[in-house]
Amino acid sequence: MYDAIIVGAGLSGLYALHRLRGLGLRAKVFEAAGGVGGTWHWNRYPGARCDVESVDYSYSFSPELEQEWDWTEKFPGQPEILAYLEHVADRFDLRRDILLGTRVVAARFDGGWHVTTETGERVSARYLVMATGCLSVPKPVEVDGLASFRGEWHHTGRWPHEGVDFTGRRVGVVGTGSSGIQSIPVIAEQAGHLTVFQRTPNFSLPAYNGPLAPETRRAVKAAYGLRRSLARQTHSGIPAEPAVQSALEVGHEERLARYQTGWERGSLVGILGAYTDLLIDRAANDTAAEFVRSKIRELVEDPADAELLSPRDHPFGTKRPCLDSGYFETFNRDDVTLVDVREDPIAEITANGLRTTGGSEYELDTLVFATGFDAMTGALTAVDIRGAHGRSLRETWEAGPRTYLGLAAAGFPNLFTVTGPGSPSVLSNMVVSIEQHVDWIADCLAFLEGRTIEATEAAQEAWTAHVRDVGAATLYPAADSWYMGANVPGKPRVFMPYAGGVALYRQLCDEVAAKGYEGFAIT
Ligand code: FAD
Ligand code: N01
Repeated sequence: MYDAIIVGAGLSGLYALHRLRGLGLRAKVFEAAGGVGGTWHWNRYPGARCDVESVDYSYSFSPELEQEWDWTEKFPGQPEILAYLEHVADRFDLRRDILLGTRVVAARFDGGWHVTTETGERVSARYLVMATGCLSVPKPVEVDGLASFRGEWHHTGRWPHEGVDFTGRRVGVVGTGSSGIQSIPVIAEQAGHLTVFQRTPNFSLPAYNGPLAPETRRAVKAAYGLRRSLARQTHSGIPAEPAVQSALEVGHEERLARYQTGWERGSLVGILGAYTDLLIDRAANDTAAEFVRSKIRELVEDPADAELLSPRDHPFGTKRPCLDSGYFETFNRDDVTLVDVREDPIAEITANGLRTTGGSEYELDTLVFATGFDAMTGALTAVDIRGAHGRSLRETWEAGPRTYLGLAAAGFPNLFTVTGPGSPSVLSNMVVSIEQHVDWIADCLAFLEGRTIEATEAAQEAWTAHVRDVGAATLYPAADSWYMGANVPGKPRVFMPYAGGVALYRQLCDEVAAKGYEGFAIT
């Protein structure tokens, strides 16, 4: 019997193991993949890299680690982020308590948690920490006929370790979210011809990626503590000065100049963080959205393509914006074709490629599905988690997830979710959120000393209503996004993350703890 079982060995699971060990607890990690790293193990598609600067998209818990590790780029690629997480696993001697290649399929509470793995192994623990990731379950391909396809196909979220050779191939990419936007320019460079099948265009800003100069690294390291604490005090977990003005308070020219500065910053918050009301006021948002659309028109030579690539269906920032390296410019290439599958939807995959309902046929050797994930709830409901009364989490969340603080659920004692629905995780620099969630859980376990904890129904209802109300006061629900569950057919349409920001969320979590874990029953 372990003190705790942790499911997942990504950023969350690795840190959870380190913290729980530090408390003297016996903890075991189960990880379905053949290696550690989570997102950065699975997403090896060409061009995969982070959208938060490396010096901020990294753990803060160890000043020694911060000083030792040298990031080579502002936004490093997947291999470097994976190498960092592998280094963390080695440096903190985590591997000896991680069982790789082991998927957890069921967990049942009966005084403690009894966990079953895919191979039928049963293991028990007092506490269960689900560090299973928000974006770890790729959506199955929703198009008919894939089995008949004679070419090669891959989902970006399950990319083969040996890589994919696109040389001279006729390649089709379905999907233009962050994964599509990152991979399309790189695939275009190699492919014989690339066809991009776009249903909905996305806002994307240039990353202005590049090597990190040694003096920049030195400056960051010299003041790392301050940088981290600034990040924790922001809304997004990305260190930046907070906006102080409404976008509608300033004149057109001043606003354009401010957006231009933001554009050149190469940051998720360069434009979004410019004014206080971009995510709450449609008129304010329109000014930023139109600025980005004007940039797309400058970058894309063909006016029809430029219009097709210009998002008009959702306010800027209500889907996670992308940071790209030459995305829009890729459509100026002669060997790249943009196809609007909103206008003429994909009918089926055929033996030789893809056919649309309008009857257009595209002959393809390789298909890439950058079609996203069953986000936030997918990895949790994939496990048959049954609580104190035998009811499953899947059934309990049928009409949408309900949690207390995104960290716990009523009816599921001693269960903790890292970056669960109802937390600000996916709206933030996720490392900042992950460290805060794990620290809160670890402090809670230290407080419990083996006792049982369960969120009360009342606290859960109040928190779920708060998450909904805060979300409803923003523009987020106006988008058909994965934040809303809108990308998965049949998934309830509920705004899942907490939009109150990481600083406020931390304060609320700390207050709950300071009041002896208010809203929880402890026995
Ligand atoms: P994950 O990294 O998803 O790890 C969860 C692990 O749990 C996985 O390894 C999975 O195999 C395992 N698992 C799940 N279910 C089971 C089970 N039943 N049994 C056993 N194991 C299981 N966020 C940012 O803030 N900035 C970024 O720049 C950024 N870039 C991203 C790029 C991509 C391509 C993607 C997909 C996401 C990105 N994210 C980014 C979000 C990213 O998911 C988080 O930043 C972070 O890596 C999540 O860590 P995690 O440990 O919580 O989850
Ligand atoms: O997935 P997505 P993603 N037919 O869901 C299209 C993080 N991330 O993997 O919008 C045709 O955003 C779908 O079209 P539509 C980041 O948080 C970060 O790209 O549903 N098209 C959309 O265009 C991100 O938000 C980075 O109309 C179909 C695309 O596929 C999250 O992960 C990199 C379709 C899916 O976009 C998810 O990003 C990668 C169908 N049947 C990921 N089904 C960084 O940059 C779906 N689509 C750090």
